[in-house]
Amino acid sequence: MQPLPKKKRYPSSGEGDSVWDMKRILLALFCAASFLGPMAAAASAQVVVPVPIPVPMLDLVPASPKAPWVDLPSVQVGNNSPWWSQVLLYIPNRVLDLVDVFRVDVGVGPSFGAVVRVTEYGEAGVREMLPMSVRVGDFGRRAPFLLETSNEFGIGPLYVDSSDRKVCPAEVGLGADLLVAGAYAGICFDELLDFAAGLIFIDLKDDDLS
Ligand SMILES: [Ca+2]
Repeated sequence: MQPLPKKKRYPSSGEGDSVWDMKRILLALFCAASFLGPMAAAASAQVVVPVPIPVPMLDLVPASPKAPWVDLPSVQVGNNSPWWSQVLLYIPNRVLDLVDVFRVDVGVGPSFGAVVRVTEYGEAGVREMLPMSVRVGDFGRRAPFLLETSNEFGIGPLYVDSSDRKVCPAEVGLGADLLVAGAYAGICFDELLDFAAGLIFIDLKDDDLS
């Protein structure tokens, strides 16, 4: 009896394994290419799809039809105001003019020195804040108090005024600070003249309300 032929088998080693492995690799590459190819194409297709760019928010807000802000005109229009306005504000303006005449204040706080004023060009003295003095009083038509921290010193036209105070052109006054407290008293003669003229409706300083 003839023996049955042996079933053909791939060799278990040698060149046959390399061929089998190569076929499996090629099959895997084919499958991968078949699967990833369409995905890559879809991805590339998404890249070329134009994405709308958001318009800046400012461009979405319509511009106001109103004119931009500008400096408001002063309410002190002086002689251009109507007569009835001057009559209605006569008393308040005279009070303000009178308040402008005096420069009187007292203060507490470490400060030292003294000053004499005979107009804004005739000042002399030294006042030093160490470092400040709390003052209350009449500073003209300004707040009736201030925290004085600025020094003043010198003589004549070279006198350096305190930046916290407003000295009148024709102010005459005298002040002193003695370490723990101080005081100042003065009269603005230019404001006194304005007050007197205001009694007959003449506003020399052009500072009346209207
Ligand atoms: Ca006035």
